[in-house]
Amino acid sequence: MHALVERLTHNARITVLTGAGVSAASGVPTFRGGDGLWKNFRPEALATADAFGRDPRLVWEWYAWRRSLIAACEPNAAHQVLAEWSRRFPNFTLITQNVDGLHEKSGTATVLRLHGSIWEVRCWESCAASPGQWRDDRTEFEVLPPRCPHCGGIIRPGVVWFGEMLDPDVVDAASRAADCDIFMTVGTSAVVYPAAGFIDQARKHGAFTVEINPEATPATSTVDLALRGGAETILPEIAAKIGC
Ligand code: BJW
Repeated sequence: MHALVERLTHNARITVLTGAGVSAASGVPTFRGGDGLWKNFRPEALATADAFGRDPRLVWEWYAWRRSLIAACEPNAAHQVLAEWSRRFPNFTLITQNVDGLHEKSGTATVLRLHGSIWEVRCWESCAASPGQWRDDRTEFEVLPPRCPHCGGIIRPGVVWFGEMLDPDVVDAASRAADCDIFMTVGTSAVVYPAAGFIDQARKHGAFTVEINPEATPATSTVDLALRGGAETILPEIAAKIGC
C-alpha cells in the first residue's frame, strides 16, 4: 500500500479500469458468479447478437430487469472516490466496462465506456431514418422487444456483445491511457478482452499496476500490488491516506 500511496502524486498519470465489482456495493449484480445469473441463464448466453436474433424478447426481458434494478441504485463510496480523483488529478483517466452509468452519476468528468451504455438503444436493422444510437431511459416497456420509433422494427440495447467490435475511438483512447504511471484494475474478473489486455499494456509501458478485488483473477499474479477486498472499502482507505 505504501508503494502505491507514494506514487499517487498530483501530476502522476493515473488510469483506472473498472468492472462490475465496482457497482456491487450499489446493488448491481456482477456477471460471473452466483449473483450474475438471471432465470438460470448465464450472461454469456444472453449477451450476444446471435442470442438476440434468436429470441429478442428473452434478451430484452433481461435488459428491462437490469434497467429497473440499476435505476434504483446509487453510486457507492468507490464511485465517489474515483469521481473525486477525476477532479483532483489532472492526468487521471477512467476506463469502464460497466454499462450502468453509475460513474457518470457520481460525477466522474470523463468516462471511457468500452461496452456502451444500457441507457442507449439503436435500431436492430440500422434503419436509415434513425440517428444511429440514442438515449432511452425507460424502465417499463409496453411491448417487448421495444420498437424503433423511426421504422417500426425492433431496437436493441446500445451495448457491446461478445463477438462485436468496440468503438475504435474508445479503444484507442484507452490504449493511450494504458501508457501511464499507475494502472489500477478494480472489480473486474479480467477475463474479457480487449479490456483485460490493458493491464498487460500498462505493465509493458512501465506502469505500477494494482488490482483491487475480493477474489483472485488471472491478473492477480501479474500485478505489482493486489489489494484483497471490496472497492467500496479499499478505495476510501487509499483516499484517506492521500487526503483526497
Ligand atoms: C468486486 C466486488 C467489490 C465483486 N469490489 N470487486 C482475446 C483472447 C480471448 C478472447 C478474446 C480476445 N479478444 C476478444 C476475444 C473475444 C471476447 C472475449 O473476451 N472472450 C472471453 C470471455 C474469452 N471479446 C469480445 O468479443 C469483445 N469484442 C471484441 O474483442 O471484438 C473484436 C473481435 C470480434 C470477434 C472476434 C474476435 C475479436 C466484446 C466483449 C463484450 C463484453 N460484453 C459484456 C456485456 C456488455 C453488455 C451488458 O452489460 O449486458 O460486458 S460481457 C460482460 O463481461 C460485460 C462486462 O463488462 C464484461 C466484464 O465483466 P466484469 O466487469 O469483469 O464482471 P465479472 O462479473 O466478470 O467480474 C466481477 C468481479 O468483481 C469479480 O472478479 C469479483 O470478484 C469482483 N467483485 N464484488 C471489487 N465489492
